[in-house]
Amino acid sequence: NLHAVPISADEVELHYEGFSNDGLWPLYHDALRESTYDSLQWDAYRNVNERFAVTLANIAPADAIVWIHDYHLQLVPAMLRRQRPDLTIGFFLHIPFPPYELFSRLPWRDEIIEGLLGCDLVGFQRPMGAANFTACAQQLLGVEERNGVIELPTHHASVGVFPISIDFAEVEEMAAGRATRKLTSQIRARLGDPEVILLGVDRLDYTKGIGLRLRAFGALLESGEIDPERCVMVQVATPTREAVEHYQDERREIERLVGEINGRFSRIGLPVVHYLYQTLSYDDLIALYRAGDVMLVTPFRDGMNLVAKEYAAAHIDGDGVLVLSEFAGAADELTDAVLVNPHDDRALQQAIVTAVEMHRHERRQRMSGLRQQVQRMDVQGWADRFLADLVAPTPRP
Ligand code: ADQ
Repeated sequence: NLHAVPISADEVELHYEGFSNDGLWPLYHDALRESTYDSLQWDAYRNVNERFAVTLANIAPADAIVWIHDYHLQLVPAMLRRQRPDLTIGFFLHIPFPPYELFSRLPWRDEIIEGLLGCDLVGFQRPMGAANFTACAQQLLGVEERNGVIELPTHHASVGVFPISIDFAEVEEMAAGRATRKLTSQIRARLGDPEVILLGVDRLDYTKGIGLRLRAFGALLESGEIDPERCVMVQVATPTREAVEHYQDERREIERLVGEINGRFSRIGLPVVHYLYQTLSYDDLIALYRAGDVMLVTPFRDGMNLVAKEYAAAHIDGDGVLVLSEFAGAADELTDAVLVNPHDDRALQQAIVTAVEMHRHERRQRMSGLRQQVQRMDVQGWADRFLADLVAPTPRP
C-alpha cells in the first residue's frame, strides 16, 4: 500500500540534506553545530511538504486518520487540514523539540508552529519537548493552552508525550535463536575472548557523543584504570548524511581518535578499539548486542535512543550493563542504567569503570529492571496510545 512521493535530486540536497539535516537537526539538538538558514532550502522544504499534503489529500478516504512523522514534514498538517478538514491528523516528532531561546532563531519559526498546529494531536518523546512546543506556540502566535490542548478558531490541537519503543518480543526472539548464539560466541572469540566487551552502536552523528566515549576510554587506558588485556571496545558507526559537512568533520575526528588509541594501546593482532563504519544486518546487530558486556550510549542530546532499548531486549541472559546519557529520552524510563552526564569527562570515565567493575548480582538486578521496562512499554503500546489519544474526542469549538 505504499504510495511514493517523488523528490528530485535537487530537493534531496535542499529539503533533506539542507533544511532538514543542516538546519533543523542541529537546531533541535541543542544547537550542537551551526545551522544553515537558507531561503532556497526553505522554499524546497515548503514545496516538498506541499507535495506530501496534496498527495495525502488525494488518496486519504473520507474521515481518515493520518499520522505524519518527523521534522522533515512539519508543514504538512496545516497544509493538509486546509484541503481536507474532514481528516483526523496526528504528528509525531522523533527528535527533541528545542526551547524557545533556540527555536526562535529559525527565520521561519512561525510557519513551523502554524504547520504543526494543523494537527489534532502533536506527540513528543519527552515532557520537555511538549512543554517547549507549547511555550513556543504561546510566545510566537499568542495561542492559549489549557490542560495540554491548544485552542484554535478551526479546531483544538492536543499536545502529548509518547516515548517511542521497540518490538521487544521480536528482538528477544532473534536473540534467542541458535544462529545468534553461535554468532555471539564467534564474535567473542574473534575479539580474543576478552573479559569485558564495551560496545557502541550509533549512526555516525555528532549528537551521539561517539568521540566523547572514545576519549573517555582512551583516558582510562592511559590512567591504567582499564586494562587493555582485559577489555576491548567495539564501535559500530553507521554511515549517514555523508553529503553534510558537519558529518564529514565528525567522521574524520572519530577515525583520528580510533587511530590514536589503537596506535598507543593495541598489541599485534589485538586492537583495543574495533571500529566499523558500516551498516550491519539486524541479525548481526543483535548478536553484537548479546556479545556486549557494557553498552555505551552517550549522546549529547537524543530524542529517545532505540539502541539502548534494543540492547536490553537482546540480553536474554539477564546480564550486561547499560551506560546511558541523561540527555537521551530513554533516560526517563531506563532508570536502571548507569546514568551519566556525558559533558562531565570524569563522570563519564567513572561511569565506565563502575559498569566494568559491577558485581554480577547488581548487573542482573539492573538488567532485569531494564528488560521489564522495555517489555512493558513496547512499540505496539506506543502506537496504540498515540492512536487512542488521536481519536479520543476532544471538545471542538
Ligand atoms: P536515530 O537517531 O537513528 O533515530 P536510534 O533511536 O538509536 O537513533 O535508532 C537507530 C536505529 O538504527 C536502531 O534501531 C539501530 O538498531 C539501527 N542501527 C544503528 N546502527 C546500525 C548499524 N550499524 N547497522 C544496522 N542498524 C543500525 C531517531 C532519533 C532517536 C529516536 C528514533 C526513533 O534521533 O532519538 O529514538 O528516531 O524515534
